[in-house]
Amino acid sequence: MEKKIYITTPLYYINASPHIGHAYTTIAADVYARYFKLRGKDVFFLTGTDEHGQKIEEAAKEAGKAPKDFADEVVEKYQDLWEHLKIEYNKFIRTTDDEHKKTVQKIIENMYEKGDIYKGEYEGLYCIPCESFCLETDLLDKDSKLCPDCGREIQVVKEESYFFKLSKYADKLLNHFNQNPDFLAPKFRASEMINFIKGGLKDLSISRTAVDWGIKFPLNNEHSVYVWFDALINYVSGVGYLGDKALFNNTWPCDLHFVGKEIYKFHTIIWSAMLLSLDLQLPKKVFGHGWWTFEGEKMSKSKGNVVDPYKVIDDYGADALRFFVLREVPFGNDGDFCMHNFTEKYNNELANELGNLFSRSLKMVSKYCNHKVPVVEIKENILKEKSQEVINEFEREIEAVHFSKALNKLWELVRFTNKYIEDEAPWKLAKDDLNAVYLEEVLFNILATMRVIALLVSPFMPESSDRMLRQLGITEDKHIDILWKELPQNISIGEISVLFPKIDI
Ligand code: ME8
Repeated sequence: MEKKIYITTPLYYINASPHIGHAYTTIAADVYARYFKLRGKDVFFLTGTDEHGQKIEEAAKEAGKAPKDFADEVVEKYQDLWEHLKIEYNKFIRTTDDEHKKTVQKIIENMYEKGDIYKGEYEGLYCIPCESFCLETDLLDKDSKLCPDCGREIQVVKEESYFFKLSKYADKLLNHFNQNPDFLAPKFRASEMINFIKGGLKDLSISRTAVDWGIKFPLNNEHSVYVWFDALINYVSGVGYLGDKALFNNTWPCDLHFVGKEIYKFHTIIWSAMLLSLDLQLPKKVFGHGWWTFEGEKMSKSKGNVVDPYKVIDDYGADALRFFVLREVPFGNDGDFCMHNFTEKYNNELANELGNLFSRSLKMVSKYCNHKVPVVEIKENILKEKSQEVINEFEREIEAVHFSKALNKLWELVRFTNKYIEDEAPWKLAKDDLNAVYLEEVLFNILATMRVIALLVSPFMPESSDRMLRQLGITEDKHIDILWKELPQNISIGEISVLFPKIDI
């Protein structure tokens, strides 16, 4: 059986409701997953929530709830948002799931038997918002004791702890990075990881005695598992590492872990070392994307400037949001979510270029061809040639996780088709009966290209793509491999309606 394409998002903390940042990673993973499905591949897409640890314990306490009850409420918000954003995941994992908890405990036992876990004492600094240990030497400001990653205050911790022998894997990790140049993506993130390892890896404290809300540490009931060690294991527990060997063998190694840049180290160094300890293959790629700010400022709950995805969905639709976040910024770079840019992109590229292409072409088919896809003899033509070129380049870009470049290519085809319409001017051809056959050929070429566009856009904008295909009279076409002759002839086109109503500025 052909291995499934296995794609993941981070497991999001449930201390607060999801915002545009969480939506971003999940949209990206969904687009990637839908693209492979369009190519006829079998995909497994895993997402979920990270529910243990001190941060959640404190947030639940503040809300006056037991941590699990608190988690149950916030999880619904995530699932509801994914539904609104048309995220087609295969499994939603929660770190409080029994199967996951058992897997974590089993894995720790195995690592202990292998000699990769030992008991010691952790004395040092801990950042609760990041749930991470940090070194005195990394501090931005030694007196105020602020976390080097998030800038918030850190705690001094001294407790008995079990340690994972992270240091043992330093050379193997460097070797792996060296021999697998596609593993660290985008490429500009590689040197920071390599330098971090070369700077000397310390063994990792993986249990806490001060934290109650966590998976019980299997070797000692007084300890709970460190929340990151717990959460990372989801990537194998979620695909049957313990209970469903067939699924596991058919998915692992993961093809792509999508993560934000701030948790890149956890995924490329700690998670990789854990996999080496378990004698499992490493994922094929870990992609660390950039961060969104809002109107120039870091999004923060206390400032009240987090972009509410529901507001954007209600006002402009899920597709417009999905499109904008991947179109606006090259995936990997940081970006600023600015409503002015959103409106401009929407009006120019969706309403004017793509929307107009559909409405003007379909109106001509309605008028000149009696609302039917004309019956023509298919000939070579420049639209067919351009479509094939764009399909090939689109595929290359999207497989390289270059979402905005893939969309650039696709818009090249949209603009090329609009130009073809201007050049061929069907409204002029229609004035002379001698041109009747040629007019139908031209309109067929346009419709066939519109089918290609509707299919290529479908990973990004699944609802709009369905509407486009319905307007073309196509009901059952979700496969891009066959090009021109797949547009059925002599079928009635669907009802013509505005795909992207223009936003008044
Ligand atoms: O870190 N811009 O969970 P988390 C872009 N539980 N992406 C953003 C973003 C922003 N402003 N804000 C959040 C955790 N994200 C751990 C992960 S994985 C085993 C455990 C996205 O709720 C981005 O993907 O803090 C980032 O890495 C993730 O949300 C952090 O989510």
